[in-house]
Amino acid sequence: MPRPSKKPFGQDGKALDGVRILDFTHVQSGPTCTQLLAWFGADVIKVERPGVGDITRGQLVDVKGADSLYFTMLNHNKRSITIDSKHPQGKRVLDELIKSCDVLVENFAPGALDRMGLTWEHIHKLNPRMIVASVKGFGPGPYEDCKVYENVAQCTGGAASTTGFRDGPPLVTGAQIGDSGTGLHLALGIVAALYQRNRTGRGQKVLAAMQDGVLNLARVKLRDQQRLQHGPLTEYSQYGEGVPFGDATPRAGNDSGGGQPGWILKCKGWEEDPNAYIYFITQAPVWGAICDLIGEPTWKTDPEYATPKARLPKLKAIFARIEEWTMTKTKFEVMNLCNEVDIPVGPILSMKEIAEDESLRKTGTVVEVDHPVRGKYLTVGNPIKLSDSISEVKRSPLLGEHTDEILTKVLGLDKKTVAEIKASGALSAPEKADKAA
Ligand code: CAO
Repeated sequence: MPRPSKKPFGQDGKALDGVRILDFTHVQSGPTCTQLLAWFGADVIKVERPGVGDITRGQLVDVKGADSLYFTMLNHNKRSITIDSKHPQGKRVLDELIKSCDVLVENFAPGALDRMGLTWEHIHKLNPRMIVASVKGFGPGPYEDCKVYENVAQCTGGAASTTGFRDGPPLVTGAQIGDSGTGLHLALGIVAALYQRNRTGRGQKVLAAMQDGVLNLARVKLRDQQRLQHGPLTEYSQYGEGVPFGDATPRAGNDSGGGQPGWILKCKGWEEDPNAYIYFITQAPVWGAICDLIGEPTWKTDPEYATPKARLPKLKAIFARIEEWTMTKTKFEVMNLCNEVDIPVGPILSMKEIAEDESLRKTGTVVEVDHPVRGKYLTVGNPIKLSDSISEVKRSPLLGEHTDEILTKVLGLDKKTVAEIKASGALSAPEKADKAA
């Protein structure tokens, strides 16, 4: 092991300095992964289809002529090169990139990488140290050839069947647990594979299937599935309401996930403001403080309310009483009063409130970035803070912005070769290629 650095923390490079990523990702899941790696210091070279690029550049466009926020918010700190991966000269460039990168990350439809000729065997022959990391919708099995988007994964990973209210349909959540969640899983797999490579000297394949990633995040619901065999789930409010359980983990509305009952309660202004609510947890150790705060001090000793077990069948009524109190205050007043006595609560923050939150700006979790075409915009910075590997958020690249730089500085190609490859049309959109030819 090297001796501990004498440089001040935050001034001795970044965690993934020296790691170069061949980024073949698109849409959301893969780009989330490579963006994280870039924030940790990896040199991420994003390969995009000439003329078009990552399809998200042109999706949900809000400023005409500028890359969409969908794209800019998922591709910070990367460099962009355009290559037609099916063109012979494009393949030649890709082979050179494979030789000079540590990790190839992709999230194409199943089989697409092979159809480009970039099989594991081909890659591994060119560069035995290369780690090949993929997001796919499903792991090996009956659905392995399927194309998958976010909500498909939420549904097949067990999240949708356990989200929503008992008497309503399954629901998907706004948090992108299928795409961004799987990107996170893949990033961890890549870092683990890089670590193993230090010992073995060879790369390996890393697969994060979206169904698996969602299920991993929904694991407490598989826990409940097994608990059901031993009796009703007493912390679910349907238990207190006397509604029998079926044979699968039910949707639990806004019940708390763990053994500490919770619910979303109205606060002052709820009639006009759709987010004037707070999540309130009746954590057992602070039950006395809750009783004092809402003006029910006798509940502290009344055997009907004093123990968690006695309270379980009456949760609906108890939360209705707490709500009478929360409705007299704003969500932030409730939060302040509860925090003073250690009651865990969470105000329902709108995206507007989050965008304006000063503390999130100070930590770099919400960042303002300048872009040459769209101007200033807000983004989410690196949510993982390393004290010795400080993240800076750099704007996403324009399509093909770094093509020349990568050909000459990364691959070391001379001017003549670069001109030859360009003239072949392998790096430009078809109409430009026609002109060049
Ligand atoms: N040059 C030439 N061709 C290129 C190229 C390049 N630089 N980049 C991509 N292509 C080609 C691919 O080779 C593929 O061609 P073939 O079908 O002939 O092999 C084609 O573009 C389309 O790729 P795709 O099938 O991956 O894209 P799609 O839009 O049809 O499907 C998606 C998108 C996301 C459904 C699919 O990629 C997928 O299932 N990915 C895995 C799961 C995943 O990551 N889903 C999350 C998406 S985020 O919500």
